[in-house]
Amino acid sequence: MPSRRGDGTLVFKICFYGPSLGGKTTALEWVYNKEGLASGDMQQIQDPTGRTLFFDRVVARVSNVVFQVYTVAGQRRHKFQRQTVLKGTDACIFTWDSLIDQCA
Ligand SMILES: Nc1nc2c(ncn2[C@@H]2O[C@H](COP(=O)(O)OP(=O)(O)OP(=O)(O)O)[C@@H](O)[C@H]2O)c(=O)[nH]1
Ligand SMILES: [Mg+2]
Repeated sequence: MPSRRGDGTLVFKICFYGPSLGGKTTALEWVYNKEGLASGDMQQIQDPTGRTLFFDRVVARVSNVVFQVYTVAGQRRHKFQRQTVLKGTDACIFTWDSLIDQCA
């Protein structure tokens, strides 16, 4: 359920979810770079090669609705980090690469 702040702003938590190298971080970077959408900086917790270790996070505001948008870490070994990030999520955007050699 979205939460409502004292000033009436609705807050939704959205997560990009899916396998590693499926394009979750790339998609969130697009949101961040879209003019007039993001407020504040993009937070990224990743390894030196750019693979997400915990999450990425961008806050986007449209009128009086705030979207806290996260990615999860897609590698199998980050299962418990994914469970933590997914807590309280209102909606997931399942993200994967449809190229046949990426569908193993
Ligand atoms: N799958 C996908 N990859 C793209 C696309 N465009 C660029 N890429 C590149 O493919 C790679 C996708 O990596 P990420 O966006 O980091 O993937 P991720 O899902 O965040 O991976 P994890 O952080 O390991 O979970 C990057 O090297 C991107 O630059 C696209 O349209 N689809
Ligand atoms: Mg990532």
